[in-house]
Amino acid sequence: MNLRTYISLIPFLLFSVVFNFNQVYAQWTGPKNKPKQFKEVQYGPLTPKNREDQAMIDFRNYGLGQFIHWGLYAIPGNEWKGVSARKGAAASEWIRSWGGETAPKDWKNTYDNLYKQFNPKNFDPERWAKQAKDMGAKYLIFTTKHHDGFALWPTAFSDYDITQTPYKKDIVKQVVNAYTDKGIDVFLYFSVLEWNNPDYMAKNPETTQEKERYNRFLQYTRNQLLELLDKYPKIKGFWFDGTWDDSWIKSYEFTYQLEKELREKHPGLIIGSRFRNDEHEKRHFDSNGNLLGDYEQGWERKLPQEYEWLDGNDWDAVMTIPPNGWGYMKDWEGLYIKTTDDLLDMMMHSVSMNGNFVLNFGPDGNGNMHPGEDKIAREISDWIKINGEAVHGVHHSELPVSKLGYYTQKDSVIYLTVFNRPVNNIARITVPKKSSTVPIKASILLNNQTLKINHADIGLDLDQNTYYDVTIPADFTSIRPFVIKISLGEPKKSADKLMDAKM
Ligand code: FHN
Repeated sequence: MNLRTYISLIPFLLFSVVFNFNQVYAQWTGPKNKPKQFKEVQYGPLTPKNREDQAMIDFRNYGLGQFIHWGLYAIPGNEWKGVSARKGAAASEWIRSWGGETAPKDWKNTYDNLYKQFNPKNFDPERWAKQAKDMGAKYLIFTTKHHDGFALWPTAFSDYDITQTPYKKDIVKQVVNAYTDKGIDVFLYFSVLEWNNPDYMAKNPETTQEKERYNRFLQYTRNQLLELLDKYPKIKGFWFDGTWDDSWIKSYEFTYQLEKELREKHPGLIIGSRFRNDEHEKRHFDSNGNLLGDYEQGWERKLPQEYEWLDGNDWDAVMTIPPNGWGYMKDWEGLYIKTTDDLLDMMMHSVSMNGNFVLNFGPDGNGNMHPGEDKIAREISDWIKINGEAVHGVHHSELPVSKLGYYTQKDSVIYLTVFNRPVNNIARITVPKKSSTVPIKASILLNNQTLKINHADIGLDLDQNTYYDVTIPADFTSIRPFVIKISLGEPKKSADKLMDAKM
């Protein structure tokens, strides 16, 4: 790689270092380390932890969601005239920032003129919505505008929008209507940062001229967000992104007032923790560790390892099917593509910890879903048709974690989604002795077969738990994870009280 290539990659490298330092280490790699000192915070949370209104109750019951990244970057699909952008751009939807020796000559200008050919002939939002419905997605996060600043809706505040394309029609409107008609709630993804907006700057504005520019940008952002609420009142929330630059972080008074205004204009609006920070530049959680926004919005391509890490906060995890790359990628050759089993595991991991799992799709420039993503959607829908009750409207179970898979619960029913089938076909359910209810009935969702339950009162010394063994029939086969549905009820007899060992 020659010197010119190294120099062109510096901005990308610098970005990732700063980005990583801020993001990775804060709160996403372990239990919350709450600040010891209380700090005066004026621009902290505007909503209570665990809102109890219907909108957030619905959010908690979603379980599974769909993310769609669609825009001009879908046209190149992470390559141009057969040359891959993999080595020159951070991700397919970042292809505008393609640099280095592989980048086509005058690429940014080429990219900024792609809107002149955006005319998706196979765009069919009803088909997308049906696929999502069948897959069991209860909410959609749809990209209205990504970092390239191109608006997929007719906006009064920019000339860089869908009306300037051969397609012309309002794409956001069609997607919101198609999904809402299918009973799938819609959240609008909105990137604050805009690479090619002359008024945008990543650094904090210092000079008068810079301050005038950035204030114009802040007003533009406010105007577009109010416009989106006016045009699409059926949406449930915003999924903000691109809020990590110093300019936005230093604008905490403006962002605080803007969040207030958006919530007043659209009561019940749901906004995640990625939108803004407090006056001490604390993002996602304020300087006293309180969640900013209605749910943790930092679980991107990663999952909490322990339930305790969430500190009882609502949250969602957004996940790509290829390793990274949210926008359409023509060529998956050489990449590890997550399998349906990988994704079912991540989904059950998430819902077992009171989180929603959001699977990303990146349609191509004509509006076709990637064939590989189509296949996964079909396989997940086949599984959800049988096991959906273990995913939707469920919550975390207080039962000790099972090595066999994940527990989810709804009222007095426990669902054990088995990913690791025991060789002896005995699914042992560990139950604290102090529990007032224990497993009394069990069946497999796949075939509604009733399963035998035996109270294995092993009697280990000083053991706070007792055990119920559910027998999986030896002739039961499943190529996918399967769900054991367990009804809880009064124990026939409690665990025997044995004499403690005299050590
Ligand atoms: O830079 C974006 C990226 O393109 C993508 O939109 C993801 C989706 O959550 N968010 C940002 C990276 O964190």
